[in-house]
Amino acid sequence: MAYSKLFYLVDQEKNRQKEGINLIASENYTPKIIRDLVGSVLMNKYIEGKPGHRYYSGCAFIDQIELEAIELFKKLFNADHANVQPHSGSQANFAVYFALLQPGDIILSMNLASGGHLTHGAKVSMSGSLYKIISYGVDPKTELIDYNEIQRLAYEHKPKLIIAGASSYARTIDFKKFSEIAYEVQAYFMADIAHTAGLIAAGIYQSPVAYADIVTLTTQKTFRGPRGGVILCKAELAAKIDRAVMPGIQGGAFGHEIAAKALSCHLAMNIDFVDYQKKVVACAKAMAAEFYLLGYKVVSGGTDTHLLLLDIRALGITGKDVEKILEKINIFVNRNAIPFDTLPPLQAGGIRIGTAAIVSRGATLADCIQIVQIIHGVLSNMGNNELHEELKAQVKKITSTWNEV
Ligand code: DSN
Repeated sequence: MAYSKLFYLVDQEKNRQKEGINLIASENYTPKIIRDLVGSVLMNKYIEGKPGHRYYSGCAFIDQIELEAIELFKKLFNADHANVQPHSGSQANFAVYFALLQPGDIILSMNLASGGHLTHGAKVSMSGSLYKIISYGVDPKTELIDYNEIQRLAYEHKPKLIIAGASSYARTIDFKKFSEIAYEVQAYFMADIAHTAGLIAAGIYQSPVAYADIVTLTTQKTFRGPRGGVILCKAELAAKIDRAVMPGIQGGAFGHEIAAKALSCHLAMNIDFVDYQKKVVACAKAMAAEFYLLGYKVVSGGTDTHLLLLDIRALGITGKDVEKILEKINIFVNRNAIPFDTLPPLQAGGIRIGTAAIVSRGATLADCIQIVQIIHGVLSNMGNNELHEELKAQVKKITSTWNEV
C-alpha cells in the first residue's frame, strides 16, 4: 500500500464518523485540542518511572505535566492517589490484580453476559486463567444486580478481590453495598468505572471513590478524553499500585496521552461538561422509552446511564445481524450479550446502544427519538431495500445538522 493510501483511509474514516450515527456506548468524539496534544512532541520522549524518579534524563517538563495530571484526577474524583500511566483500562485492571493478588487467588466479579468486562475474569482473558473466578450475575426477573446473591457468594468463596462495574449494565450500582460485603469478608473492593467515569465526574452517578479501595477508569468513553487508563486508590495502596504499573506491567508511560488526560480533566471540571452528561443520560432514557413503546424488550426496563441494552431475540435474528444491517444505513451499534444469553458472544442476543458520542456531536432529544424510529423502520421492514435507502438518507440528513468531528 502506498503511504498516501493511509491518509486517504483516514479521510474516509473521518467521513464515516461524520455521516454516521455512532451509538457505540464505549466511543466518543474527543475534542480537537485533546487530539492535538496526543499528536504533540511529547510523543518523542521516554518517561519510565515516576515524576522526579525517571530512568532517563530530559524529563523536567513532562514531569510537571504528569504531576499536574495526577493532581487533577485526585481533585476531580476526590481520591487519595492517582496513577495516570496505564495505557488502557485493561492495563489498569491488570496492574490492580498484579498489585493485590497472587495467581490462583479468588476474584468475585460480574459475568460477561450480565455486563461484566473481559478483564474481570472471562475465560479467554489472562484474568480468567491466572485467577479463580467466581461470577455473579443479575436477578432473572428484574435483570438488576442481586446484592444478596453477591453476599452469599462472598461468604461461600471468600474472594480476595470483589469487582463492581461493567461494560453493559445500564443501571445504578450500589457501591456502598459492595464495599460493605467486601469488608465483611475482608476482600479488597475495586470499582471499574470505565463506562461511567464522565457521569461520575459530573456528579450525576454515584461515585465509588469513598467506598472502594481502588477505582479504575478509561478516559475515552463518557469522559471524552484520549484513549487511556487511570487508577485511583487509597493512600495505603499507592506504592503497591505504582510499582505494579511500572515496572510491573508497563515500561515507558505515554507522556502525550498523560497530557491529554490532564486536559480532559480540566474540561471535565467545566460546567458545560455537567450539562453534556445530563443530556447524555436524558437521551438514553428517551431512547429506551421509545424502544419500549415500539414493543422492544429493553433489558432491566430502562437505563440510569448513557447506555441501554435491547434484547432482540424475539425478532428471530442475532445481535450480529442487527449490527450488520444497521451498518448498511450508517448507524453503528454493537452486538452485545444479554443476561442469560444462550447465543455465543460473537452472535449475541442483544445490541448495546449508547448516547455519549451522538450528544457530543449535538444530537437533540428529537434526533434521538427519530433515530429509534429509523432503527425500528429497518428492523420491521427487513429486505425492503428501497425503504432502507430512504432511511439511510434520513441518517445523512440528521448528521448533516451536527457538529464536525
Ligand atoms: N470494549 C469496551 C466496551 O465496548 O465496553 C470495553 O473495553
